[in-house]
Amino acid sequence: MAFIHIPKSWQLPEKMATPEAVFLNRRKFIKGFAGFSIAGSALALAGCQTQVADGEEALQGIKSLNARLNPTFADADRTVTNQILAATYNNFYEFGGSKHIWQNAQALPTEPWQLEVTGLVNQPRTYDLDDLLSTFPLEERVYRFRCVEAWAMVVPWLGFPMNAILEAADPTSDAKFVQFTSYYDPQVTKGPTFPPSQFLPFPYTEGLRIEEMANDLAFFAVGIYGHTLPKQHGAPIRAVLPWKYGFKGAKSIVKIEFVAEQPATFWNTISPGEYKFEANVEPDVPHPRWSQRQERLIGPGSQFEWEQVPTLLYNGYGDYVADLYA
Ligand SMILES: Nc1nc2c(c(=O)[nH]1)N[C@H]1C(S)=C(S)[C@@H](COP(=O)(O)O)O[C@H]1N2
Ligand SMILES: [Mo]
Repeated sequence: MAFIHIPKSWQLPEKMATPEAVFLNRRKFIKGFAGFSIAGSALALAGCQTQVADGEEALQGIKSLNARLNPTFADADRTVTNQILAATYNNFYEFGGSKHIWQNAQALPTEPWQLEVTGLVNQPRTYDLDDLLSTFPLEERVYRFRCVEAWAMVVPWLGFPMNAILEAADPTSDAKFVQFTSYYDPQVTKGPTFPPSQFLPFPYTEGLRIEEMANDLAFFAVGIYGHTLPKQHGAPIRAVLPWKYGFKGAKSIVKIEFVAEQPATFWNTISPGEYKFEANVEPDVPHPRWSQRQERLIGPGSQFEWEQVPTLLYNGYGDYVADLYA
């Protein structure tokens, strides 16, 4: 089994929590995913086996990207997640309701791409991908990532601070919030089998207060692990907000709109009691259906085999963001 070689220290086998040999061992890998499927949907079983048969498949379409490593975020005090595992365990409801949507997501058309920056701004602009890459210098940041479902990972993103777009757009004094809208075309983004898409508030939207968008940590990612984003991670550009639950990080963004009122967002519209607009990582505030005190780090095997660690307030990024919520 050949692997794409990207010479980054955190991808070397000896730096991995689990030696590469373990997840590359096909039998072990399939066994793990089979366990998963029994816990979830038995129907997904056959698909799961083929999807993990060749890790390279999950990285199809990527191109290498150059970025300077931001020394402040050079490591996240945790071992970086194996990139094949991260690329085969995703949430992307446009392509299905399970974690195994990476094959469906290959249908996302990313070239050409247009990102519209609009709303209450003095400098509205529509960027194509080349414009974005040539306008905003890329940097690399290793961030912890915490999903509201209590799984977590650590990944090196490539991108630029959201503040760069904020400054370029020059919002008017009426702009208090920003709304991100993800790509949506019912012919392509077919959604989950259940509930069917027409009962869900697509397109996926997310939002922030302007001060949150201006925070140092708020990031637009155009890459991961030294290359462009695989489609299932939200190519070609997605939001990354490491102190908030993962659902705040809208994928495959087509529109950034500055607005006066708090915008509607996908999960908050579906279930406002479970998914708050603010959605900061707060271990002491349980989800109505589970505790948020612990999280499981994506690893090989079934989720029940993954290492559990305590969840930290603001996902450990309080030094950067606590002021926003004082
Ligand atoms: N457009 C869109 N963005 C999305 C989602 C989604 O379903 N659609 N899922 C969110 C959730 S719940 C999480 S945890 C992260 C998962 O990102 P990853 O698959 O790259 O790990 O994407 C977020 N962004
Ligand atoms: Mo999530």
